[in-house]
Amino acid sequence: MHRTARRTVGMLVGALGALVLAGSAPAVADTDRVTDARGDTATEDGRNPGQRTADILRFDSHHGEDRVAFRFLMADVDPRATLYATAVVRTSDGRRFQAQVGKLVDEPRRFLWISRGSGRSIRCPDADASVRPATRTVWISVPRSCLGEPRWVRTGGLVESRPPQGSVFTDDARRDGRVDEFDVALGSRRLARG
Ligand SMILES: [Ca+2]
Repeated sequence: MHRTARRTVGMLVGALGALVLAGSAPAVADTDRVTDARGDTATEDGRNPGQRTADILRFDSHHGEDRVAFRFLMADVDPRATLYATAVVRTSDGRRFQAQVGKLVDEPRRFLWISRGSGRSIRCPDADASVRPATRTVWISVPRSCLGEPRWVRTGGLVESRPPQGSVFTDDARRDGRVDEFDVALGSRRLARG
């Protein structure tokens, strides 16, 4: 083979090798899904098997290329109840964050707070959330840049809701009938960005 042709082939093989390498380590997102017990909301008086407000049935966490996103599937999202859903994140560098979406009674606008473990709010204008009674879902999405670009995250979820004439009911996505809002249970899985 002519030297120039051989060099061209060598360059092509090198480029292909780089492509294969790039292809072998794609930015794969990681997802965790936890199914929570039905009828396990808690009040100060104990468990409330018949209470659907605040009852988490499923909690999905997703660590994507640019964002960490959460989805709560609820037994019910009552538009006449106040609702606060909190996603807790522990990052690979040991930091802790909370992303909380809140909705008041018959108030279409939702509020979204992102805060550090200390409770101090942080600015994260591209974070987003929605509360959707029709599909019984609550959704929160936080850019990775607001979480310090973590390599991996561990996550937890908590919902608190107060019906029109009722107590405050709470549910931890990873606990059955026992809730401590200051100690939300984190999953053991480390969700890597990939
Ligand atoms: Ca539940």
